[in-house]
Amino acid sequence: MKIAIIGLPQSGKTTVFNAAAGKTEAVGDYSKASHRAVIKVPDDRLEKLCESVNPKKITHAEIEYIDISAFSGKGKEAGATTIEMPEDVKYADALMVVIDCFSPDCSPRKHFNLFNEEMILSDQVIIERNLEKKVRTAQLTGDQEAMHEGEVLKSCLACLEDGRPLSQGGLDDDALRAITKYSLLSLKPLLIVLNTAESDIGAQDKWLSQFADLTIPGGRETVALCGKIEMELAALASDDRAAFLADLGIDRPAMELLIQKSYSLVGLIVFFTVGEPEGRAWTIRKGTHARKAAGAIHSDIERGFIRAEVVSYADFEKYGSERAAKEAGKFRVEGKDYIVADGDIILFRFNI
Ligand SMILES: Nc1nc2c(ncn2[C@@H]2O[C@H](COP(=O)(O)OP(=O)(O)O)[C@@H](O)[C@H]2O)c(=O)[nH]1
Ligand SMILES: [Mg+2]
Repeated sequence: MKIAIIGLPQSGKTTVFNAAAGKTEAVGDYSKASHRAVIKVPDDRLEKLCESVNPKKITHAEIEYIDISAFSGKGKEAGATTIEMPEDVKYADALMVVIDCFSPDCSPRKHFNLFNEEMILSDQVIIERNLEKKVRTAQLTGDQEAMHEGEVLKSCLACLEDGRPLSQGGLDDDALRAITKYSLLSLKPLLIVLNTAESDIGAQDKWLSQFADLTIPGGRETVALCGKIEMELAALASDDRAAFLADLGIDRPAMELLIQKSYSLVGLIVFFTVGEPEGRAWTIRKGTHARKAAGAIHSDIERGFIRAEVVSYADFEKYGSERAAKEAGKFRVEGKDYIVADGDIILFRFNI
């Protein structure tokens, strides 16, 4: 999964990237250099599951973050003809926009609006470029699909012209399918990162409340953190980090929450497999059936699927071990249509 970190110049994108990836790329420069890193999704559950089994290898789920300069900060004035998004932004699974809430003269909502305008403008350009063509094809050929797509594009354009992102356009599954090929930005899940000053740690609600109306469950989420502190935390050894966190009066780096939220925002969950060679988190889309989930491990397991033996994470935690949970009867045999839940511990039985 790929997440593009975007935002206006000097909002703290590279700082947040460094914090998430444990990197030391130069901050405060205007070079527009982009950076990328694949990072592990922190998951205490996987660590706990592996404690008693002590597998040779522990494999976390992964996310790729790309720090990229894609926006001018001019909003609508950027001009329709100049908007051209880099491929990394177009093909990202989700966007993370970093907003400056730390500068003395910052105006986060205005800053967000500029970004929003540019995003809408970029989508508008793509749709205008394709709409006329589509409608003409539909008229010439009477092709039903082209006609439907033309209608969808028209309603998207109306939404954008109204200043609203397409994620608020009320598009149904059919409509979404018709336009996925355009990789429209304002349809992508969006994580709004409010990058606050060091002095605001513990008082970030005042920033969050300014953005409360922008949250859409499953579509847009807001997180407040201090990028500068998070970057310092990420650079420390774990003992020093614990001491620094205690000084700050917080339990864990905000970065962990940020990474987990970016994961759930895209509708991804994990299930676990635990054995002596490896304890591992496997990524699937929410709503995936057991048989398909088995395919995340290997296509042979999907093909030869017999059943899934499942212990929920809650039962593992309650009984203290997978074995104890099984002995207490908290172990289910599920068929191919079982919908896997986040945190399920699964043993697949298969036959090839
Ligand atoms: N005080 C403070 N400064 C920050 C914070 N995050 C970033 N900065 C500063 O803002 C400037 C721009 O940061 P950078 O990450 O390079 O922004 P980018 O242009 O969006 O990549 C740098 O001088 C950073 O040190 C923060 O949380 N607090
Ligand atoms: Mg930068």
